[in-house]
Amino acid sequence: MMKERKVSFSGIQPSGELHLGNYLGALRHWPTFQEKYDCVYCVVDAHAITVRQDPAKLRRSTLELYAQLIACGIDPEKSILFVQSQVPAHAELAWILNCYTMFGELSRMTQFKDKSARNADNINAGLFTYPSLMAADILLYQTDVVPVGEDQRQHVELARDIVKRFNGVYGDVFTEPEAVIPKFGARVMSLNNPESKMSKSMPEGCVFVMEKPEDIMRKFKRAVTDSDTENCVCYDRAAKPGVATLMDIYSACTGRSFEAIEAEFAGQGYGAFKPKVGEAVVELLRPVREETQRLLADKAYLESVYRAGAEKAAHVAERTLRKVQKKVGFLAR
Ligand code: ATP
Ligand code: LTN
Repeated sequence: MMKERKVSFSGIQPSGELHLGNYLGALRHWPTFQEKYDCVYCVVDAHAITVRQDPAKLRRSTLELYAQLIACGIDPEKSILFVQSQVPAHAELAWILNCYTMFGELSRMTQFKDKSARNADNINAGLFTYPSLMAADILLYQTDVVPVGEDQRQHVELARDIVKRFNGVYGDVFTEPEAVIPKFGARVMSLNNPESKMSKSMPEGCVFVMEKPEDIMRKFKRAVTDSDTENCVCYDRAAKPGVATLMDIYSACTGRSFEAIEAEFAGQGYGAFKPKVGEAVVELLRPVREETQRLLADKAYLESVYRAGAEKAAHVAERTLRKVQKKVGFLAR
C-alpha cells in the first residue's frame, strides 16, 4: 500500500522527570514533525523497566510524561500518541527481532556498556536486548524518520541493520528508518559540569521541566562559568565550556546567534548573563509546566486519550506483526 505521507516515530522513557536536555534535544522538535509527517509518539514504559523502577512512581511518571507530550504541542487527534505496554505487538515483534539481532551487535552498544557500568548489580537481559525492542517500536509503523538525540543514533543504525537482514531473507517487509538529529540542542550540557551532558542523575546541573521558577533561577545563578578574570560572554567551548553551555541554552531558547548574544552582553560579565539565561528558560518552560498541571488534574480526559491512542497504534502495529509472523512461519490465528 502506498503511504500518502512519510511516517515519523519517536519514543521517550518515563524514567524520572523530564529535563531541559530532553526538551531542547527531543520534545520541542516533535510537534513540528506533525506538519510534514504522519507521526507516532510513544511513552516507552517497557524500556524503562530495564532498570529498577518503583511501580507507583513509574505509573505516575508515565501519565505525567503522556500529559507533557500533549502540553508540548503533540495533538492526539493528529498524531498517534500512546503508551508502549498497552500495545502488545511491541513485545511480540521484539521477540522475533531478537532472533535476527546478533549478540556481537548488542554487545557493541554504547548505552548498554554505560548502563551496565552504572547498574553493575542488575545487568539483565532486557538491558542487553533494549535495542531490539526499540527496533520493534520503529519497524511496526513502517517508519521513515526517527527524531532522536545524538545518543540514540547507534540504536537507529542497528534497527536499519536488522531491516536489511530481515528483508534480505523475506523480501520487502520493513521500511528502512533514518535518524533525524536536531542541529541545535542535540547535546545540552550540565550546568555544574559542562563536560558531561545534562542528566537527571546529576540533579544540581539539571533543570527539570516541572521545577519551580525560583529553583530554576537558583541553578542558573550557581552555574559553572570559568575562573578567568576577563568575565567575558564569548563562545569558546574548549577554553570556556561553562559559558558555552549557557550560550547554547540561551541561543536555543531565544533563537539568537552567538554573535548576537556576545553583543547583547558585551561589557556586562557573567553576573548579568546567568540570570538572563535562567529567565529565558523559565519563560520557555512555563507554558509546558502549566498545561501539564492542567491536564493532570483531568485524569478522565487523559485516560480516554491514551486508550484511544493505544487502539489506533495497535491497529497499525498488528498489520505489520501479522505479516512478519506469516513470513517467519507461524500458523495463522
Ligand atoms: P538521563 O537523564 O539519565 O541521561 P535521558 O534524559 O537521556 O536519561 P532518555 O529517555 O534516554 O533519558 O532521553 C530522552 C530524549 O532526550 C532522547 O532523545 C535523548 O537523546 C534526549 N536527551 C537526553 N539528554 C539530553 C541532553 N542533555 N541534551 C540533548 N538531548 C538529550
Ligand atoms: N531509546 C530511546 C527511547 C526510545 C525510542 C524508541 C526513540 C525507545 N523506543 C523508538 C525513538 C524510537 C531513548 O532512550 N531516548
